[in-house]
Amino acid sequence: VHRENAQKHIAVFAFPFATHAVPLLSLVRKLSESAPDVNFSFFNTAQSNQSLFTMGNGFERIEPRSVDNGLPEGFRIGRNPHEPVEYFLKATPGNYKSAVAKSGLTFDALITDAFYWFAKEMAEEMRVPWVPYFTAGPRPLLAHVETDNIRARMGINGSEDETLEFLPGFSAIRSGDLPEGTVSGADSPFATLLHKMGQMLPHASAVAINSFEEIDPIVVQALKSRLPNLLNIGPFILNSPPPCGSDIHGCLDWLDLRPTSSVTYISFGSVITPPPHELKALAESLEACEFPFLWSFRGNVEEMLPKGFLERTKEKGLIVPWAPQLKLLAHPSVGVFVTHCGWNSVTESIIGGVPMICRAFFGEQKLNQRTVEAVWEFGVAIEGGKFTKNGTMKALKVILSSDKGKLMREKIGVLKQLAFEAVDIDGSSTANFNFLVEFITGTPSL
Ligand code: U2F
Repeated sequence: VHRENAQKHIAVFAFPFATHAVPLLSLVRKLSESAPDVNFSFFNTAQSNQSLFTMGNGFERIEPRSVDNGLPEGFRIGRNPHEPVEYFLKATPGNYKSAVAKSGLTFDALITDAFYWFAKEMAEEMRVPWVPYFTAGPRPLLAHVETDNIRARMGINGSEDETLEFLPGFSAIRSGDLPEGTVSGADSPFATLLHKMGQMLPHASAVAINSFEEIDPIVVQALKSRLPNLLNIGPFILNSPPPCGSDIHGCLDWLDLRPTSSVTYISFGSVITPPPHELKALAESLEACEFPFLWSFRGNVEEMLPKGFLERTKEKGLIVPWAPQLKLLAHPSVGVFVTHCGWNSVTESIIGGVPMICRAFFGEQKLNQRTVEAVWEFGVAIEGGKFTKNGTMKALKVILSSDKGKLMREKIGVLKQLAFEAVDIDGSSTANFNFLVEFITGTPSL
């Protein structure tokens, strides 16, 4: 039934760390385009909003609103990237509740990062639907929804090698691959948050996820039977690419000069810098293998890489502080992606059809890594879980100069094709997105 939207206003709660708020804001922008009569309030920390709302346009009906970041007076960011997250979580959900009260607005729907299990109760009090958005893949989502079941069967802190035969699609997954907090580290504040999220999501009105149905059909099917209105609407970056893809360091021109599928691209996302001895090992392996490389490097290159490395590799390598990753992975010269397996990076590698060398660090990255290696079979986990010179050289050679590597490229090409089909006009993600628009705004999508 078509309802008038003249006064509609939707509240959005973003998680201000890592690559969470960017995909959520992309979704809101696309919703706003599809439902021009609806207003949105984007509740987030002032710092995160400041960086997001300067990226391009399309924000006319999206109002940024600040929530307290929970940091003590005079706090300075140190070496531990999780510290600000811990402070923030201490202030949550009070910070969102008071920001909503302060706005003086009434809302018609609540869209939140899926982490915010507490939004279920808030939505109930407001008598509006709650639509959580999960910014990672379907496998961690299933692991979180099934955490009680997994713990009942495997216990906490047990063997790391036991496989999860009892969970659909998980027979190649070992307990040590599960997201932190599922069966290990279960008493941290973050683990509690994820556990509660898994318990609360089946009570949401709909659950959106930045993935596509065809990527992992068995797992998606299992999720559909556990969650109401599971909406795979991704890869969202194909629907609504972020406007921050400029190439000020000339990466694409540099790639134009390299042979097809020859370049190693390296990036560890927005949070992680590998420890010094691993950076050194990785650099040494690049130098020894002599494949061209492009490295998006967080931190001081001169201090953190081996002495003389830059000079010795200047013909072969380009090191930049930030790269237009999506465009880069779609460039034909890139042959392999050395990645921490953040979900956005995995998705972008699939969109580019580039096999991966995986060095997972935290969260659900190990599960992504294991899926890439043992389920999809278009990448390898780094031997021993950490960069060593020999282990990295071995992985680079497998992908860049062996038949096995060619096969991986073919396999990822199949998923690439399915990703593009999903967001096509008659694709599954397009249909799910249209459903979402109608579900939360009452506006039939064009
Ligand atoms: C957290 O992930 P991260 O932010 O660490 O990593 P990704 O999900 O891979 O996202 C990184 C994004 O930053 C972009 C890149 C991705 O979209 O294209 N980028 C870039 O444009 N240029 C660069 O030079 C380097 C990166 C968390 F750690 C993960 O475990 C989760 O899977 C993820 C999503 O919830 O959030």
